[in-house]
Amino acid sequence: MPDNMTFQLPELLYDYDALEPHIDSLTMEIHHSKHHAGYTSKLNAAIKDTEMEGKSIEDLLANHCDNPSIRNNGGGFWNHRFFWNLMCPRGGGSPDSDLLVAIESAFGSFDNMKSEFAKAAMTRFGSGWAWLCVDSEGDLFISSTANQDNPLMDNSGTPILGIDVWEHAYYKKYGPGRGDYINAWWNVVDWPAVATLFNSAN
Ligand code: MN3
Repeated sequence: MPDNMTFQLPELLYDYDALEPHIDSLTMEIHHSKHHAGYTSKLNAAIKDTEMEGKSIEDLLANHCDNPSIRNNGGGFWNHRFFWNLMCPRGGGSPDSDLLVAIESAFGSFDNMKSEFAKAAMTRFGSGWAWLCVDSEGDLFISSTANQDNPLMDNSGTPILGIDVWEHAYYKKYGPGRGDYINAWWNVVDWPAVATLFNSAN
């Protein structure tokens, strides 16, 4: 199997220091070059010379998560690639158009959505993720998952936004202050990218 059939650590669309001061450069570098790289190489090792080799990551997550190595490393591979692409320098603010209308319809207001999302992220005990998703009816909902699980594994919805609340995502800058990290993270959310996912999920 040639190398181009295995999963690759994606390049970031911005520099490691581009999300300062909200997410520090060293955290970004370690998170991408060590953690995400580790999930990627362990995923490739788990599928090598098996019938899973050559399958898409979505197929692996939907159908092979009874294998703990696929669940943890495939989830880690997908989740981080998703996370990087929904952050940007000079992000933040609020979405416009259809996504804002859908958020206001589902949660009452944009601020209410943010507080429900932050609550899901804060109350995820231990390591995991919080998500804003679209369900099969096209409606928005918020959920959270443990470890590197995600909503693709149980087909509960299509994620359009997610936050990593593992301590490795924030501890260097914020210590145990997960809430401070979540508050700061809103400043780097790439709402146009979230809106693109929302539009394609509908
Ligand atoms: Mn992480």
